[in-house]
Amino acid sequence: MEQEIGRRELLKQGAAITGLAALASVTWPLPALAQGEELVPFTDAPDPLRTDPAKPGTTHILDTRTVKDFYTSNDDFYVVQHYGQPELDAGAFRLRVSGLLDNPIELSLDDIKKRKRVELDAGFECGGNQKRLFYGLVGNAKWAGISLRDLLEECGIQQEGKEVVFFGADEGEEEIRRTTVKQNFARSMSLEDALNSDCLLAYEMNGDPLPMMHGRPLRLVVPGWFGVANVKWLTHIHIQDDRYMGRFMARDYVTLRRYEVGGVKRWTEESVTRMNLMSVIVRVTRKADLYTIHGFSLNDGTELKRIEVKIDDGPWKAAKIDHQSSKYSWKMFSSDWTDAKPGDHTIVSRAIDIHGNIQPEEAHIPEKVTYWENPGQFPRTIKIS
Ligand SMILES: Nc1nc2c(c(=O)[nH]1)N[C@H]1C(S)=C(S)[C@@H](COP(=O)(O)O)O[C@H]1N2
Ligand SMILES: [Mo]
Repeated sequence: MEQEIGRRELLKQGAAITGLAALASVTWPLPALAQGEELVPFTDAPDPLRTDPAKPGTTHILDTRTVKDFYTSNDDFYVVQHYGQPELDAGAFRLRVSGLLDNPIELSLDDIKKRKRVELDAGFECGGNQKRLFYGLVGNAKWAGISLRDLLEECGIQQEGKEVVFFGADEGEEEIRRTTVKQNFARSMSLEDALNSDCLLAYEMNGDPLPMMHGRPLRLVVPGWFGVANVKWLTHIHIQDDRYMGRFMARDYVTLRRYEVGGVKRWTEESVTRMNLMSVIVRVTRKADLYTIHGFSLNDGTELKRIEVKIDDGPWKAAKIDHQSSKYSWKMFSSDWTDAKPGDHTIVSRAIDIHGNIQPEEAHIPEKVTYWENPGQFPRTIKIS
């Protein structure tokens, strides 16, 4: 595990030109501020920042300057919908569990809600989150639902079962080798991961029924994994004995990078799975003479040792980590800046986990071609007047 994270940390930020470029269009409202508090604008960000408001079938970016509550509201939480937004009728809804099982099962939403309720705080980011979006493909919420492990155990997985595939109700046309076929959004995990990752089949988000945009009536939440793992509008779980190779496992959300494999530098393609150790500064506020630097950190659930902030060429200084932080939530942090002098400044953060892995500078991560996974340090610039 330690080795795995170490390698992932060494990833290189590659070309960041993506389909997400079309996102920058509508004006963001300025975030609300506490009494007497003033937002210090970054000089590296357009002011106002621009994005689309959340609406079906589009991508919604969270204005990360507004990140000050531990739970992101359901309206602000980022949205990614690859095949638009299906409208499922909660009354007619059924979840099928099929495949290598002793007891295949079909459950209504009521059947699901009758089972043991589990709550989980979890934050996640899209694998395509990046500097250009000020890391706005992100959110943190309290999810409620049932344990995936409990349900799979109830169904009795047979010896040959190795892979768990999760299908959403949304479908799109995919052209594969000049043949066009209809496919549902789907992702998979090894049975081992599905049983050991505290996964949730969630029907509630921050105390409300799961909003349509976020997968009503049921979604998978895989804590510590990138957003793409959290299949929305989940209607079908299938257990099979070989790997599932659909678009979102094997062709898209695949990181192409070059690193040492047994002493040989090789280009490899890997599905986007666990989140990398990352942190980012999103907001600087001023109250009288006190400046405060705010940000958040995400990773795969490995305990953090510290989050540090550096101002210009100064020393790394430990930031305060929000006490509400839990294993899989994002960790909000803040650091007071008491001697801020007028002029231009560069501020940057880094997260360090208990194994001593340090979020690397961008220059220190190996070659990567695809734009997925961008955990490098993100220096921000700001002017104190
Ligand atoms: N059924 C379905 N599930 C999906 C997607 C999708 O397009 N369809 N998008 C995935 C991706 S790429 C991300 S980043 C997250 C976004 O979840 P959110 O919109 O609730 O923030 O959902 C994932 N689950
Ligand atoms: Mo995503």
